[in-house]
Amino acid sequence: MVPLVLALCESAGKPVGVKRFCVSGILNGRDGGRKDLGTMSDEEEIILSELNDEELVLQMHDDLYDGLKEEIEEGTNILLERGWTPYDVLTKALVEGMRIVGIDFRDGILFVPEVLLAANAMKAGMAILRPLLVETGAPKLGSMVIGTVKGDIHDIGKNLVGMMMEGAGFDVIDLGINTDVDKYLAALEEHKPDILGMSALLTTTMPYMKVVIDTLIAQGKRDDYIVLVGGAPLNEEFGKAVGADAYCRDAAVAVETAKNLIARKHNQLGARATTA
Ligand code: B12
Repeated sequence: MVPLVLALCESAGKPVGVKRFCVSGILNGRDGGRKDLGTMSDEEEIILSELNDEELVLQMHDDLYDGLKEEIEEGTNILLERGWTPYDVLTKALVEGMRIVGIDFRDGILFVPEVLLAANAMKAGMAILRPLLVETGAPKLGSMVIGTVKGDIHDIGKNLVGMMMEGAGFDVIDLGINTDVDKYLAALEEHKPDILGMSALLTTTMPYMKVVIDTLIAQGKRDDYIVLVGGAPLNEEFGKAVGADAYCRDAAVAVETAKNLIARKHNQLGARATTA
């Protein structure tokens, strides 16, 4: 379906930021909650910069769904120029768009190639936002090693957590995807971070977090790090069961949790030093 849709749009020979409305027109009505700009005909051209904020965000959800990287870049820039905070662009336009993609992927309407295109488009938007989120001039709070666990190649959420943590003042060492226990341990040894972060998006890969934590315990190193875990299929109960310090449902919660746990650790160290 989507390749046909893309072909139709491409045949319109549009410059970036001007697209035919064929995509929504064709896909609308059988989706997992996708909205449409409604009043436009299938043949009407859309100039992104002429849409109001609400329409533009809806259009970006559509464009992300259709994997239109350049349109996502264009939309991201327009929202920023209109004074949107990078965080709002990220959550309201990009993350929400990916949530919709996730629903149709789950329901068998979208398949891996289309989701890959959507992920590429999302990453293009994130690349624009990254420097804005990262360079906040926040004082250094600590450091974090983060990676997606072995067997898992999902990295959008992990990247987002890394960006937000950097923006909050943490140094972030990103180990990438498909990270095995040896790689985690080597990075912990080398960088001696305050926090270890692990991401998993598959029910089949999330148990690997316990492998890493159990290895830390076996080596007597577990208490050297704050361990944060996250990813769509996880929950608080799972975080506790594998022995993490906290499960975080999103990047904003990750930042707050990291700040709290770092402060608590410093307080404990301070108290120990006073009583010694
Ligand atoms: C994009 C995507 C892909 C892309 C990934 C591209 C990429 N570069 O990441 C591609 C197409 C490659 C892909 C492949 C597959 N996918 Co996929 N994918 C998705 C999708 C649609 C979106 C994930 C995403 O990026 N979400 C957006 C981000 C922002 O959200 P997030 O990842 O949850 O991250 C946030 C929080 O979870 C948290 N967080 C995340 N990590 C961390 C880490 C720490 C330390 C902390 C504190 C917090 C935290 O903060 C993040 C930011 O707010 C999900 C659907 C879903 N509902 O999640 C399916 C999904 C995860 N995929 C799924 C499946 C089945 C697969 C495949 C097996 C499909 C296949 N047949 O090949 C393969 C697996 C390949 C592999 N070995 O890993 C299933 C998993 C089902 C399950 N229960 O296990 C899902 C749920 C879709 C579905 N069926 O419903 N996928």
